[in-house]
Amino acid sequence: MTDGRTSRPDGATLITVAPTGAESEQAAVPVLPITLDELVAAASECQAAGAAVIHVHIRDDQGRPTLDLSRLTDTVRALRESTDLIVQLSTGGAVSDGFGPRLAVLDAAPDACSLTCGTVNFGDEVFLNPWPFIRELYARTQAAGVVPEFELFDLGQVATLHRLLAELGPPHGGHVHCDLVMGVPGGMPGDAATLVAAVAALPAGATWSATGIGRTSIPVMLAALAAGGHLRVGLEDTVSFARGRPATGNTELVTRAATLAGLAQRPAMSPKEARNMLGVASRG
Ligand code: KMH
Ligand code: ZN
Repeated sequence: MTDGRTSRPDGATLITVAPTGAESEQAAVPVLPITLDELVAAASECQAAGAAVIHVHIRDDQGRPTLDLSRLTDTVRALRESTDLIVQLSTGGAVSDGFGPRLAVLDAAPDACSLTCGTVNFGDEVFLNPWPFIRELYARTQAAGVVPEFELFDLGQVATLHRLLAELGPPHGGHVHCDLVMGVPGGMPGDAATLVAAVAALPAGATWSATGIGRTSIPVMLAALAAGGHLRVGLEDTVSFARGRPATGNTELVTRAATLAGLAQRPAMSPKEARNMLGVASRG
């Protein structure tokens, strides 16, 4: 394992794009990709701009979040046909999704999936991730050969990650990669001091990305680059480019992240480099 806890000023930067999410409606965010064609087009542009991983939520014909298995399977196939991106399906879904459909996401055979390590208040809602569900989902990723990314919304979730690894062993692929999701109303704040504290608590050898929700996007991105971490950006996490200026799409958010990574002398890594780092097998 690489020691991702230490600063790696010379290391390349993994950029994950989270283009859609489950919270925004296209009526409010017209550039949100919700159809398969829109998603594939956004994915291709974001890969060209520097993304190596795509974190995927999908929608139904009415634009509502769905975990429909045949749609997920079609989405994985279409993204693989059109891009080299590592396809990471969300197992978080929407706050209204039940545990059964969230577990069944793995049946779509993605490269990777998100795995949130605890329950968190989520604005006025609750994003439910009790221990038995976390454990079951993790065991299923190991059995299915899907590489999990551990989503950490709060410091207590880091303790749960340690418990998971102690009880069930390493993930498929052998490498632990985490994503600090910061600035959710109800989760840890999106600031440099909290980021440093969370990173210090991660398992030895883990690599990590960070994303700041809403207006915490830029401070979290700058803190993550300074601390040797990786980046997640996209309309799932922020629909604005700057105060009072809506983002024109996912591409400009990825382009900005890649530009900042380049300025930090840590340019965006390719999907192939990302597969090596994360332990995701190459496609045959
Ligand atoms: N939509 C949130 C409730 C994940 O994708 O794994 C959960 C979420 C996390 O977005
Ligand atoms: Zn998500």
